[in-house]
Amino acid sequence: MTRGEIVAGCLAPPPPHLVYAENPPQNEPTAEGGWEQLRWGYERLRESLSEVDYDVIVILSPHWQTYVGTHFLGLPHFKSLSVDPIFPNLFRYNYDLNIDVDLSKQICDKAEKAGLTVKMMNNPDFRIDYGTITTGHMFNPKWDKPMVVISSNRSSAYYSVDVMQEMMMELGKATREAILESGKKAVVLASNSLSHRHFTTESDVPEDMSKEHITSHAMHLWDMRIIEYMRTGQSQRIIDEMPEFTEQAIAESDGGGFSWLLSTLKLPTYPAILHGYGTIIGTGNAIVEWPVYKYKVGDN
Ligand code: 2X7
Repeated sequence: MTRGEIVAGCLAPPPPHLVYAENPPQNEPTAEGGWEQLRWGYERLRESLSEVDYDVIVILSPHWQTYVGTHFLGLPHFKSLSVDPIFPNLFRYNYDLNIDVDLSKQICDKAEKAGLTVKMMNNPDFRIDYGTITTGHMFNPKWDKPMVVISSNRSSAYYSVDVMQEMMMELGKATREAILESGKKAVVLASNSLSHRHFTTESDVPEDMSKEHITSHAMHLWDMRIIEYMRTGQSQRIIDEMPEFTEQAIAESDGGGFSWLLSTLKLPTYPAILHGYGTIIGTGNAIVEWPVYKYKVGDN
């Protein structure tokens, strides 16, 4: 069998505001637009990958929180309504998605062999979290590729960011090995914002862009620092500074997706492409692509 490969990795932020502002038929609320910088960023990401061939999308979602171990969606098909618990006014989305159960199981088994606590999620009535849906929709609005969806075990909350990072680096390696052995071509997505300090109130018109800005200068500085590292191929520095970044910027890297992503890509030293940056209710969001397909190095 030919070896599989990871063709690209992306930071693909999940704020439901992006889906709300797009007005797709699946979402019940309607908007007058908003957050265009980021929505154009997602457009550029889709365009950038439009000629790249791949079989499956693998997402780690901080919004699917499983406090005992890492879980994997384990049935071929999920269809229902996903409602954001914080922003039900923006996100009530009728989803219909397909899972690559074979690859999910292969990653789950590899992770178990590496000593991680894992579980296949086989409840047919399970509601998919809004983070998976938002990243899934913004990355591939046609929903025409099967997915692997991985939960966040929140180990940063009950241990520390260092413990979380160690576990997520292992999970990243297991994910990578399973993809290579599967013979499939995959895109890997970390569904997270950067700095993650929300405003405590929402404006009357959520899409009123005159009210949108970063929560604080400190958050801006952290976001720019991490973006600079991504654009200059300094993944190891991101990993080294992850504990400070996560704690001081209250970053959504606490869910493990960012560390996992860099590990699946073997800590890239080539430059990532920044497709867009913008704030959403005060949080910092970057849409970033590591174009592995351009830098065929070793066992991609
Ligand atoms: O999931 C999110 C997020 N990351 C940032 C802002 C607002 C809502 O949800």
